[in-house]
Amino acid sequence: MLDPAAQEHWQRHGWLWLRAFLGDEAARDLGVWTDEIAAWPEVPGRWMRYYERGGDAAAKMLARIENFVPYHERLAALFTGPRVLGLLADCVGEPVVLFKDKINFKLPGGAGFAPHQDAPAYVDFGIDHHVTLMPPVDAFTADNGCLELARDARARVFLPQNPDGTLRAGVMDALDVVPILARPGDVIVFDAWVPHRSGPNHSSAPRRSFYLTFNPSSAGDRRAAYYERKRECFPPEYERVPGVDYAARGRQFNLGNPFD
Ligand SMILES: O=C(O)CCC(=O)C(=O)O
Repeated sequence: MLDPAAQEHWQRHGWLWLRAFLGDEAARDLGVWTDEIAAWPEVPGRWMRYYERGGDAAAKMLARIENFVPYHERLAALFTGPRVLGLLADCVGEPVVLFKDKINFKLPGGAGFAPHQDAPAYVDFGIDHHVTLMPPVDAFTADNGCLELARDARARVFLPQNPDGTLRAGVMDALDVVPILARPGDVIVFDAWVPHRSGPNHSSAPRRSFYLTFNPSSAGDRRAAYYERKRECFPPEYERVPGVDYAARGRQFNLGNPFD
């Protein structure tokens, strides 16, 4: 599925931006499905809704929903269908299986994400290789906090980290960082070791995006193990046990995120 230029870009940088890969119809569907999922209520034990505080209203604001694929048949068919799995298998060099899924909402006034690699958040699950497919729901702009990816930085090494797992000051600044001004219908694919960040949403409209993270099938299906542990360490607010310090317990699961 990848032409030689895309293959070379993937090999060198560990990420790709494929314009119009999904096309207009899927882009429209993603918008509709995002609205549907955003309207789902808080139900313990099912999808996981996370909030940030701040922004224009200084109030609780939807920031992320995770683990929705098992509850949305059409969305599951798109993201675990042959076109997406074929693309990711081409990148990884073998078939892949879904590890986790999330939507970041980044509503107006929503915070950015501190520079980080994703790999440290997944290491406890026995696999050091993950790729994320990121289809934007809204057009990414510099003003609304588009994703920013480093070039020439795909090595599987832990870059110097702060205690909270984000990259130490100066690490990202020393890299060649590209703002990805992707549009609905495009996809971005990136390896979990690639350093990335994004700014706050200064615009008056949401900057929503899906993130579907996969691992090589040969490494096994670790999705259930991941979500079981995440629910223990960093559950949504409405599943929390009073008195537990989830900021400390859930640190690994909240890496670089602006969530409570
Ligand atoms: O949505 C963004 O702007 C960046 C998200 C990100 O880096 C993450 O969720 O790990």
